[in-house]
Amino acid sequence: MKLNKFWLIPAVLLVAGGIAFAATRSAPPADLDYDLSHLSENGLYQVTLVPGIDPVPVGKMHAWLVDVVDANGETVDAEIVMDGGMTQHGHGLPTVPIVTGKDHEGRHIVGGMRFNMPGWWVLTVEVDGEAGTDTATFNLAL
Ligand SMILES: [Cu+2]
Repeated sequence: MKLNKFWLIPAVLLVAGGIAFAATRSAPPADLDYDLSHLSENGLYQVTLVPGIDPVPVGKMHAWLVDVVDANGETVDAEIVMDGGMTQHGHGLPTVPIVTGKDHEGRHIVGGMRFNMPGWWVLTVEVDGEAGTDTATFNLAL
């Protein structure tokens, strides 16, 4: 009977530690910028994202619109690659999004977007245009 008590202490510590660990993993940084319109890293392009479904769903395949303009606000002819992942979980999107065309406003249509779990996602848009290659980064809370 006395032995059981000794086993209880490490068991309780293990559970408490597990809960604390899960809490730090699931809580995103408090000061995240969730704006879906950002200047690319080197300031070459202004990139604006519009999710095809609002609010953005978890588990459902859908498309996003990506608007890319230059420093003067003019739409640029550019190739884009959109990607995403969860920094805190060390995994990417379960899909490989692809550009399927453009809408009537010249925005890139990116199909094959699917988020397989709720939480903090980081989206990147790599732009390859006349001004050069640059990347814009976005935060998304699902
Ligand atoms: Cu995850």
